[in-house]
Amino acid sequence: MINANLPWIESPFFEEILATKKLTGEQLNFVREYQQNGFVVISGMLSESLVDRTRIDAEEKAFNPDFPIKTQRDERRVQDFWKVSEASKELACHPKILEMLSLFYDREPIPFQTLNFKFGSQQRAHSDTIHFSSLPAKFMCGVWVALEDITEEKGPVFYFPGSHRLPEYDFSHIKTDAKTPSYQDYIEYEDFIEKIVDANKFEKKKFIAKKGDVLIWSSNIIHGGSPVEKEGTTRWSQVTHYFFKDCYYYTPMLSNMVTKELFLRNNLENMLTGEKVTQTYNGDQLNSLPSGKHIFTLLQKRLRAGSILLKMLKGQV
Ligand SMILES: O=C(O)CCC(=O)C(=O)O
Ligand SMILES: [Fe+2]
Repeated sequence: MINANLPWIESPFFEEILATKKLTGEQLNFVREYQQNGFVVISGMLSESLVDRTRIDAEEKAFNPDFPIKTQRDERRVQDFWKVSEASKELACHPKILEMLSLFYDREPIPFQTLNFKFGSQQRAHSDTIHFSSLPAKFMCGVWVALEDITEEKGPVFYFPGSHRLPEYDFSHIKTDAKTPSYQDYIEYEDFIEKIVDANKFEKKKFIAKKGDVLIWSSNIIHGGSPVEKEGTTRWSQVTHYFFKDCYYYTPMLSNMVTKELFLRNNLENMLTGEKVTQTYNGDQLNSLPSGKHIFTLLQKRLRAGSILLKMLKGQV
């Protein structure tokens, strides 16, 4: 069945594909919501003890400067805490979360990064595709878990339902000079996304979550962290980012999207297996091209081969 080389849930042929699936009533509701809005909220999926263990572990280790952690950390946010915390890893690899993601994407999920927050991120609106993208597109999502009740004053996550259907914006839409962008340019991206949100008049939603609530967002939905209204109030939470099997994984932020010189993410680790993630496309391993950055030539070759085959089939060659 044609699915436009996208996750089925993002496919223009969603209804047709849906009709071939046997889903429970509950699954159907989640699938429809995710397809329509670009996110779902799930309550009661996680045990309170796992949620508490993760928060306590974060308090005692991630945000304890005396506890040694090699990954990136500051007083608000710790990256890849799953590497030192069993609870954090258990949460990221929770079978019920994986089951839901497999339903949405029809591929094996690969949890590859956690972010633990003690305080609100106050991050400006963005879509995760600028950091994490895949070929084929959109095989990525985020799962945000509230490790305590989240109120307005704590700086809840915000998001814009339906914004996942926008184009996947990157620097090629923002500036026309072909140089590869850097993180210094990121503020221009954030300004641009704010303008896009205004131009589209999206409704802003805040995730006023109960402890243990789970928010799953699709790769391209615009989201961020609201300002912390009461300084010093905590916002204990964990986000996990997932890719899916059999893709190339890259960072548009550090790629030249005009010339398709892609900055590939070659060092991803699958939390489920502890193994390095292999980049494949339709089962084929990525050829080692110069500097591991350029895959365009490979894709061009494939496209050319594809069009020759098509011509042969049509009897034109
Ligand atoms: O937790 C937040 O406030 C936002 C985090 C976020 O944008 C992300 O992890 O992708
Ligand atoms: Fe994000």
